[in-house]
Amino acid sequence: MVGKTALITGVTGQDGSYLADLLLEKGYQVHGLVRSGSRASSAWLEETKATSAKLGRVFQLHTGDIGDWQGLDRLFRELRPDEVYNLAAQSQVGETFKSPIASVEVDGTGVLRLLECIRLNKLETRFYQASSAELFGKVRESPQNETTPFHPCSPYAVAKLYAFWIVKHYREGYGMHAGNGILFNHESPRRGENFVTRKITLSLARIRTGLQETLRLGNIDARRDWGHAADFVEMMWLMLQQPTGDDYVTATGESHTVREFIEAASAFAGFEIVWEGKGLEEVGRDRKSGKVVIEIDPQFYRPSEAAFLLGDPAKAKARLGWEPKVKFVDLVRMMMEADLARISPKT
Ligand code: NAP
Ligand code: F7E
Repeated sequence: MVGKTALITGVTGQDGSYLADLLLEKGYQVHGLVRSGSRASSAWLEETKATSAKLGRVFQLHTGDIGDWQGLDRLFRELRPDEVYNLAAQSQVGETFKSPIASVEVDGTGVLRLLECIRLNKLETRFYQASSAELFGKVRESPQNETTPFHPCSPYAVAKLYAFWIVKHYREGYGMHAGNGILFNHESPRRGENFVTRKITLSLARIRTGLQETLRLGNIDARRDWGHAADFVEMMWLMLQQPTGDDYVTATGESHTVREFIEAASAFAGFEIVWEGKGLEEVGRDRKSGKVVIEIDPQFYRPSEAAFLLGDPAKAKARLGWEPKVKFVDLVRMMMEADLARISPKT
């Protein structure tokens, strides 16, 4: 029996790699959209290629861009995918303040291009949109659930808000099986190096081995609901297996500050951080060596910020039976150990 065909945009990213692995295990033929000159040679994609070869499954990469409607249209007509997972995005919130127009072309109208490929070609394709907890932004209530009002506070979040509503519109207006996963932060050893969790674990590993002096960060009192990417891609798949499309918060229901993440990761790296000073003058010093490990750097502050995100995944649990397996401390340990193993001692 030939498995279903899935197309993943953003397959070179963190979530794309975990989702490709999951779908291959489930027997899908997996196709991935890759920008020319992207991270397509990342180690985990090589692993996925090896897995697909071992399982005898199709895992095919197609060069394309979410900004190129004609190219996307050709690909949809060729593949006629059963399921599309749109994970492609400029996903670094801080970067979207610097290039807001380019970001909206991917994070906002890019989504419309994909939906139009389905609608105009009269396909029965089910569509998953990677939406974001950033939609809640300056939060109106905590925890945030599917009925919490949105208040986006970055170009990223405003573009994702457009995407959220256009997906909902195609579901309600055209009867399309389309849904938004309102994703809270999720991490892994495959997380991009500029996101705060990975920046922390990679830097601490480098400091531990003498390859870096200090770790410089922005707002360490921001609070996030951090889960593990492998749990979150399971939820993406579950959403497309339901009889109709819908929107779901995907979160752990637990939140921690960046400061707490630093303290936990530091402990796994063999540091014991004590905090001294206030504001931009604050430092984190290792009690044992007396060395300053953490410094505050204003360049990593954003013009505006979602200060406190905490998701309520009750709908996902009640309707889809989804529950995240990996707890905060295990996530931190997993990421710290992976980076310590990656960074070899200088001598
Ligand atoms: P990621 O690691 O940054 O991956 C983003 C992917 O999008 C990469 O494969 C990137 O390709 C691709 N991409 C960027 N611009 C593109 C374009 N113009 N055309 C085609 N592909 C393009 O992000 P992630 O953490 O896996 O997140 C996946 C999705 O979930 C994103 O939409 C993100 O906004 C959303 N999300 C993530 C989180 C989270 O905590 N991880 C939370 C909420 C929402 P290159 O290799 O070429 O750069
Ligand atoms: O920042 C603070 C920063 O860049 C987390 C994306 O996947 O999740 C992610 O967006 C917090 C923020 O992720 C640094 O100000 C302090 O408060 O890891 P992050 P994010 O902005 O929460 C959402 C849900 C998405 O949708 C996004 O795609 O950490 N922070 N110092 C810092 N952040 C970074 N990146 N670098 C710092 O030096």
